[in-house]
Amino acid sequence: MPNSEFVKSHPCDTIKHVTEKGLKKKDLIHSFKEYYVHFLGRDDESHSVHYAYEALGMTIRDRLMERWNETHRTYKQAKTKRAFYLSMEYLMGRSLSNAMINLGINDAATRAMNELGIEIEEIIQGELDAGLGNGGLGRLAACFMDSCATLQLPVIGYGLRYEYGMFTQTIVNGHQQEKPDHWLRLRNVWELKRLEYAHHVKFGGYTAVQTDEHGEEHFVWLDANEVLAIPYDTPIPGFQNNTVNTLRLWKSVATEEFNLNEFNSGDYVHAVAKKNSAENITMVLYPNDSSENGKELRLRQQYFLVSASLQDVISHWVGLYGEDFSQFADKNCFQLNDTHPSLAVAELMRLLLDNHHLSWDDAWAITSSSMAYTNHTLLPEALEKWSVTLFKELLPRLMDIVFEINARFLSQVAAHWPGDYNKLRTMSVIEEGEEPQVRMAYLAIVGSFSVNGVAELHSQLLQREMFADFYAIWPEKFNNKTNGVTPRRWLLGANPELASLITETIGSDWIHDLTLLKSLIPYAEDKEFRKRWRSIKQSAKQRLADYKQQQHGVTINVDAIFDVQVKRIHEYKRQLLKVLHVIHLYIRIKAGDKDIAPRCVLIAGKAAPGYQIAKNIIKLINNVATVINNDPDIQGQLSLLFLPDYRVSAMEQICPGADLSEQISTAGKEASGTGNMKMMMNGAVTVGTYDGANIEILKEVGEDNFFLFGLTEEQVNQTKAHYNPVSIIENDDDLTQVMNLLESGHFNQLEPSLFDALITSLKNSNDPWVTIADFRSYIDIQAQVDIAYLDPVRWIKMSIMNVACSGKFSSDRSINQYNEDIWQLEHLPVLSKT
Ligand code: 26Q
Repeated sequence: MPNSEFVKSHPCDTIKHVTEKGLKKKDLIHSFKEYYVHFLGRDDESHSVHYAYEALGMTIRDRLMERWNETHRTYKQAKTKRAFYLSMEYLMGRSLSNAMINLGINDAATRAMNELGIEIEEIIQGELDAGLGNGGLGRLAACFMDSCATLQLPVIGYGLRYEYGMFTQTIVNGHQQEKPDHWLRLRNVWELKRLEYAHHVKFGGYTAVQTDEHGEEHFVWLDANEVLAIPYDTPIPGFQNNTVNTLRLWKSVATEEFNLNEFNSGDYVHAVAKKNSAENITMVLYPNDSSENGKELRLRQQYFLVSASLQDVISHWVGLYGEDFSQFADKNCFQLNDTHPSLAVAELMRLLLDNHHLSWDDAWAITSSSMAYTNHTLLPEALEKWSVTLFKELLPRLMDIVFEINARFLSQVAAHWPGDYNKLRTMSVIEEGEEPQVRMAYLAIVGSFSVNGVAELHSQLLQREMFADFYAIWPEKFNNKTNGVTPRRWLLGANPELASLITETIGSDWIHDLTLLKSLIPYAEDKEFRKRWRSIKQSAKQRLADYKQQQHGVTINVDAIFDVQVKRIHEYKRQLLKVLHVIHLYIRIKAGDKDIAPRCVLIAGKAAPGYQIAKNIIKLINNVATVINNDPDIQGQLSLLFLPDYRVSAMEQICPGADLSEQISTAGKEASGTGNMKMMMNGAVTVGTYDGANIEILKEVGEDNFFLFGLTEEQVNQTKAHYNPVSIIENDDDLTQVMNLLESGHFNQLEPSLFDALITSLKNSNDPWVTIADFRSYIDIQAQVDIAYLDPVRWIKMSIMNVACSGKFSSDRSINQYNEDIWQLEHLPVLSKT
């Protein structure tokens, strides 16, 4: 329930009958002018794109507001079950264009701006990305929020309002440089601060037992430092359906009590320092997409998110049902986006036990039937662990609870495998050793009724390998939910020309039922249709080329294959394999080979600032690019570009122009991938390994429309026993030439031994990514790509087939499956007041 000071004198009656803001051109012009002149204080002399953006943003936000309130009212009245997506990351990207599309006022707004002499595209492109995430996991959360609102499901997203999002990347002499992304330095027109829903979060101190007035004993958490969590709400509009859901992000602020006490105690400097440490919690997103082990601030962030969000849900519950929690698990479900918010298991227990005085068994029944955990990784090094010492110091009461959860769990293990003491050790939530650790994935599995992976293969591997013992005890918990992406942003928004052609051909229902794209299949045989398809793809390529030319001063041949690998830079994603292929093509072109299709290879992605190898890969790409792009012998036949500062809005510009989508991870390592889906939806053909969602893409589109290569996950494991990259290199002339050129220092003439470590890792028989093992098959399949591309009719058919078969990869399908199998929420239509 809201803090009382904010609701005491709410003038409800006076504001009951507000008239809705119109959606017509004239209404938008009127609001825009009001904001521009009266709110922002600008006049017709000012030609600032930024202020125009703010004025239009607020104009649009006003139109969301009424629908947002109506959605709240609808959910409140229905009193039905709700779900909460708990995620440390939301990669929302830009909001303005998406809001206009979902409100259905794109045309009206464009005409309104036109009439005012303003280029709306310039305003749209001027918006900063909300980059509160690293990559796939964060963007998935954003796509899911869009689908939940479009499917009219009562789902609230909870996250952190980082002051600094994902760093911006610049490239200096080929090296990545990171700059802080202070995205909030300008006004964020999309957020609403809701002081009335603030909560206190505790850190440190100690636990004790106290007896209450009825003689009952309870645990209390004493002498803790308290930090205030203030929510900022962002509206999430559904697609043309009146629903506006909420993304609630918490900001940390020093509490007033703590200010007064500390400041009055005389130690002013210490007090200021402490205030800072409270406010630091939500200062910055950790820019690492695998792990950042042991950082205390990260653990603080996780607990801050979890505690504030659960308190929020519980206070809402108490407001409706008082202290009766018997129906709580029937009405609330928490989806944990990886282990990052898995402290929720212990925190919900704490709140129910200590604040609401439930018995352990009742509290556990509620907790373990309201938590659901999604795993996003198979890399063992990415499994989160926290030292027991740190955990205890920061969250003493939670540590006690985790120990108790574990003790009870281990007795179940003992009953399942009597006498098998090794199982107790390997399955324990606490990893024993010199420095005992809390295994967060195990805590999440033990505390959840559902555990899912994000693609078929990934979910199978979780059951067969990573969590096999847990699967043996609880097979019913395990399930798969293949990822998806929202077609509103990734097709309708990013590629309006292609979207229009599709709508003109099959109607517009595909926007909320993407499987309808199947009816495009017959048009692959229609010559006129293919011609239009091709011309749309060509103009998307031209736009991308013009933009990059302007930015980097390189000339791009738009008749070349636009060969795209955009994703975080990581060894398992094998950007190095792509570089080996580029060097191979370079050698062949230099040798006068004429059978090669012209190619423009586009690579983009950020490396975690502490991941030296990944940074070195970026440097290698840039050095190879410099040599190739400046070689007059190969002009127009091959170019390599590293596009700096890859982010959501960059992908929106890239994916319409992609011909070839590179999904070349070592089989068994990429949990799903979602860039593969975005490019498929925009008519790119995939060259990929048998990994993650590639497998399902292949199944949908058929092997004639997909370039499959490389070892399977099983073969990768078998290969590892006798892997000998040096001998593979010796026995392959092309590979020998590539490695020789690389080792000769051709790409680092003024920087000796710069790439030694990369070369050594490729030749290491323990290379976990077995890059060299897949070289031959990759080169061969790329030769097939060339043949297909040089036959334009065949290529366009493949492109059409990819879009036509991309229906499965809508996040609407994913969310419907989450809902049917896990959340079981009612769809709640929001009625328009007009
Ligand atoms: C952990 C501890 C400390 C600091 C950071 C982290 C951290 C942060 C982000 C660990 C992992 C991530 C992100 C992981 C991620 O994005 N995984 C990707 O998730 C996608 C959505 O399911 C999949 O499609 C990708 O295959 C998977 O790599």
